[in-house]
Amino acid sequence: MLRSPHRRLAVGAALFAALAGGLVPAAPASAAAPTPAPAPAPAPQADPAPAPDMKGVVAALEAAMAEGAPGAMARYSGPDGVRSRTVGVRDRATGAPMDIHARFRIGSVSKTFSAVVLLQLVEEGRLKLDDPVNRLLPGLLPDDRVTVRHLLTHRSGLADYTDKMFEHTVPGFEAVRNRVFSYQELVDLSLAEPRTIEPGASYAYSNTNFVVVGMLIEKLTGRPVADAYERRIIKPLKLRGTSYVHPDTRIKGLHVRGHLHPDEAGAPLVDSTEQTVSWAQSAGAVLSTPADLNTFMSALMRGRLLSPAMLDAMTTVTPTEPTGARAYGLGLRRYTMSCGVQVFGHTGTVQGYYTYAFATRDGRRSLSALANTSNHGAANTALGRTLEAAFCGTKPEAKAEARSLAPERAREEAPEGVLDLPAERDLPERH
Ligand code: REY
Repeated sequence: MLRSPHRRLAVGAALFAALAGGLVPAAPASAAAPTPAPAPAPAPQADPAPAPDMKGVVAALEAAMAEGAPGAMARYSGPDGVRSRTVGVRDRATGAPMDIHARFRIGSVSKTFSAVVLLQLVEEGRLKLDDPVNRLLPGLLPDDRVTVRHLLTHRSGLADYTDKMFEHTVPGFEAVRNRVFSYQELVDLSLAEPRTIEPGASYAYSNTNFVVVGMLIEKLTGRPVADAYERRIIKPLKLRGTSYVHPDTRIKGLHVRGHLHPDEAGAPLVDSTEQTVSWAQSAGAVLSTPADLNTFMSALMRGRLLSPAMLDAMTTVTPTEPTGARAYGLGLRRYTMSCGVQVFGHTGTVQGYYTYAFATRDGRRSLSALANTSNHGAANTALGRTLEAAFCGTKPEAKAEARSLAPERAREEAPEGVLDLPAERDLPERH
């Protein structure tokens, strides 16, 4: 069941729109009276959304494969329908083709699920965004100044324990793939390192923040985070391919197998499908599908999960890099495309899987993309180009202009956007 206050709001908004659009006559017109001259109709609202450039989407997927992904896929959902594209294989050993209905590990897109749950608890008056974490979890952090909002915006200064854990890709992975950590153990790993910034000073991405968000959810609800995802997001939105099975290592049903790049060039890819993902939990252990991710991000942007005020808070961002083309809200990224369109969502990296899941602010258009490798930034950057193609379309003028320039010049003059920026986890740390 969707939470009724929001449904009521949605119905109210639809009624208001109908009235404003003149669908409901103001007064009954008598049969004899001449039809009154209609009020000047508002100029028809041309849908400014360009059609997705699906050839461009496929080119991006193929580029991800050229950069070492065994397969890749993307699904676009918009007012003009749903379009899915797959390339390569979902399992290198069997050669089974990539499948748009297959489940996979969404990594940090899980952070948006965790943020939604915590923000619903804020709406319910169970905590405040500016509460110190230590008020809710006494003694957890050495600094009383760290607030819930600092966690959700990656401004706490809590070091990311995964940096050390995965310094050496394959050995780092093998050391944790079957481990089951408590949240406290993960926080302790972070606290063994110096804080990266003063609380609130700037954006410093860290998985530790969303491990603490998981602790808060469990403390406030008295139940495992799995129950909160299920009751508050998965069931209401009927996300049948989405689950949180920690610490089960398997992905049930049709799924994509993950392939991890080894540290030594030329060594074979490592199948990383089965793992507990206990190192990430509420920061990255959700399983999902492209259709479900589009439904989730669209529903979120359409206000089906949070009140308008809370969604405003969630989409209020600070830049994460100097051009401002990329920014972060509360458990949510905002990317500004080269055509000016802004999209909200998250990226995910978990061994063997790169994910993008984004929607426009009105929730009318969404795109999710997956490549079944990780630890190979060029493949991730290539996959990210699906966003430009899907949300900016073909932009014939821009393309013609670019063609008329020398290649070097064209690169220099490319409009600012995400197109040629390296993928998120590959950016140098900025403290
Ligand atoms: C962990 C490293 C990535 C994975 C991570 N993911 O923090 C969270 C996120 C959930 O933000 C691994 N990298 C890889 C290495 C680096 O081993 N040497 O890329 O598979 O999505």
